[in-house]
Amino acid sequence: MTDQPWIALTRDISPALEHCELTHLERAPIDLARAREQHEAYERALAELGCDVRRLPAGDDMPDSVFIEDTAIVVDEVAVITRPGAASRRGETAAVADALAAHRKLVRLDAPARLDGGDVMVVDRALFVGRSERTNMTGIRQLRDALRRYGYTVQAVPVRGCLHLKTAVTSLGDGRLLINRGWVPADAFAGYELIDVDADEPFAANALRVGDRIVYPTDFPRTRERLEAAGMDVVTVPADELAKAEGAVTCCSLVFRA
Ligand code: CIR
Repeated sequence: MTDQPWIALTRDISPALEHCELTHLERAPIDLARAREQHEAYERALAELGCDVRRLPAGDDMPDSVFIEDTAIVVDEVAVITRPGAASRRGETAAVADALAAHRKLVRLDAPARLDGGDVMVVDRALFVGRSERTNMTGIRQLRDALRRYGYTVQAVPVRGCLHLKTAVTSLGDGRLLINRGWVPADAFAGYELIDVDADEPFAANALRVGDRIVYPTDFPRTRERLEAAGMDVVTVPADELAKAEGAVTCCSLVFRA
């Protein structure tokens, strides 16, 4: 038994990271050693916040495996294993499913469903799911069918101009969302308090809440000021190297109650 309240599954950075999928960014050289240092700093931050961090190995043939969030949706009752939208990423789910089987009953999405975990924002029992280049309506319906029996609602939200829903909006807890309204319609989130990213920091909407703290990239100081002004306890991590692979802080872990 662990006395840590959360498990954080992470995954090694593949030596093939430079061949990662890219949708909205130009390919830029990635310094693998620097990416690994930053990833370790991220894991240390999660451990300091009370997570039992468990890192899965990466395959040489899985350039994007570090972005483990895309492979599963984990709620208290069940883990839904996704069918990632990029064909190159479908091999990533097997090892994650094996690891999650020790903690949750598993449900799997089936073809022709396509769904990336980066498109799924869980706010208590409400799930918002981006209809994006990676996630289709079949995927959203299958997720809804898998979770309805546990009392979760699943609402589709259109995403334009960025990779995933959570590139555009993430939950800060206590009914607050951090949002870039340029990429997602704000009226999908009626009833929530919206905090806008700074206009000069379009990629700043991806924040990871763990307990009552926010894990957040060092790269967005203006938006960070807004979070702190709203009373949030922000823990910064360096994340610019994996950002070149179109990843952010939520993408690199699956955090769930032990
Ligand atoms: C991809 O395009 O699939 C990866 N290069 C980046 C995935 C980032 N994942 C996420 O935001 N959840």
